[in-house]
Amino acid sequence: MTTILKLGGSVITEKDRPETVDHETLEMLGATIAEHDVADLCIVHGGGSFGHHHAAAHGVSQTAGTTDPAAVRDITNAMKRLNTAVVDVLVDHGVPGVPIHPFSGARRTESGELSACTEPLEDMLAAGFVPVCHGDVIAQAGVGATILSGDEIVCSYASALDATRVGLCSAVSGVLDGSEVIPLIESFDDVAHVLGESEATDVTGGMAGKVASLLELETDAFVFGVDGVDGFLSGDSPGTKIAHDPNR
Ligand code: IP8
Repeated sequence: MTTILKLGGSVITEKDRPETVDHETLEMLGATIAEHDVADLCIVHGGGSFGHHHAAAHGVSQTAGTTDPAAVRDITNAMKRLNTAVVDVLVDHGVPGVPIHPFSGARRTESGELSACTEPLEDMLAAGFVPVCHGDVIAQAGVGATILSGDEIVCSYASALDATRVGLCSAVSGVLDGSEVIPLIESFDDVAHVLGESEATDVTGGMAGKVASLLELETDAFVFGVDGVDGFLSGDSPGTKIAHDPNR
């Protein structure tokens, strides 16, 4: 009964101010997560103004790799700082959060697939911890280090752990058509025309990439805003439901 909750980088940071945590929102999320005390909860967070600014400065993306160790250190160390801020808030609220840093425990295969070592994660969950992982850089033979998005981690963990609940807390209340939340998405083609680019510096593709990867999951996923976290952790269906297609 694993639940995966992703906290979007633009939710927990001020995305246009480099390395700035949105403390108020993070505190509020920490309190909500603590209140629900969900068993087998795994948290993933995005890069926000920590990862994306360094990635853009070094010209690194999900496909453009770097072999410059300084670029790798800049990006991964910034993400570790954000991860520490997230874990600290969770722990302050009594949630047994522990960090996971993907650069040292995941790789991209030559065909570009993410291969993450999930045994430690399973042991952390079995021991009662709440693992907190994050978007990062990741090494790929022949390419160097590319960006690994939190969404890719969510999808990889969801399959590896057979997750029963997958939720992405984003800066908006769901996948939007204009100002309206789309309640249900069953295919990418149905919504391709409304999926725009994200506004601030974001090297991993915004909402379109999110929807495309969530449609591949073996379970339904939900995209919602900060006010949807409470409902998601209670077992409700806030925001947009990205439906699993049993015929896929
Ligand atoms: O914000 C990106 O993760 P995302 C992580 O989930 C970095 O796309 C390092 C830019």
